[in-house]
Amino acid sequence: MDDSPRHMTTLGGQVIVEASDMIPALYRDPDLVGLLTRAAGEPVTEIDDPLERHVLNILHRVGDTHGAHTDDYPYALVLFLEAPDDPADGGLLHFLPHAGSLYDLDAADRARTAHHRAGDAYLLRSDTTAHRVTPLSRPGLRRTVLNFAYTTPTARPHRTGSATELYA
Ligand SMILES: O=C(O)CCC(=O)C(=O)O
Ligand SMILES: [Fe+2]
Repeated sequence: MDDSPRHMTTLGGQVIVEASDMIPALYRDPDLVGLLTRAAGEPVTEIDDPLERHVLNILHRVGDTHGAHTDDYPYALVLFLEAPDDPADGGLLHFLPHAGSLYDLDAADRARTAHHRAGDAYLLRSDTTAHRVTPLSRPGLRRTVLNFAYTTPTARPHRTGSATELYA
C-alpha cells in the first residue's frame, strides 16, 4: 500500500489449516468470538477467506517491518507469540485511528505507539486505522504474531491485492 515496505516472513491461512488444528479452532472459538463481540460493541463474525482468516507474521531479521497499511476486514485480533521485551528494540505498533491517508501516520502528534510482549494481544479496528510495525533494531530479535481477521454483518470489506501478495 503506497509502496510501504513488507520485510517479513509469512504463513497464510491455507497453509496454517494444513498444519494446525488448534489455530483454526481458536479462530472460531465461540467464547473468543463472544469476547470480541462484547469488546467491539457490535456482532463480530468469521470471514470466509481461507487465506486471510488467520495468518502468521514473523519479523526476525534486522530491519524487518510490516509497513503502513489498513486491513481488508474491519477487525484484527493480534496475538503475540514472540516480541522484543525492550521497546527500544522496535517491533512497536504505530497506529492512527480514522486515518484519511497512510501518510497521516507520520503526523507524530496524532499517531500513537504501543509496545507488546509475548502473551499479549490487542483488538484493532483495522480497516479504518492506519497501522504499521516499526523495524527490528538489531540481530537476534524475533516478533511473531497470529492475526485473526473478523468482519461484521454490515461491513463491506474492501478487498485489495495485498493479502494475495503476502500470503498466497
Ligand atoms: O503485527 C502487528 O501488530 C500488526 C499485524 C497487521 O497489521 C496485519 O497482519 O495486518
Ligand atoms: Fe494490519
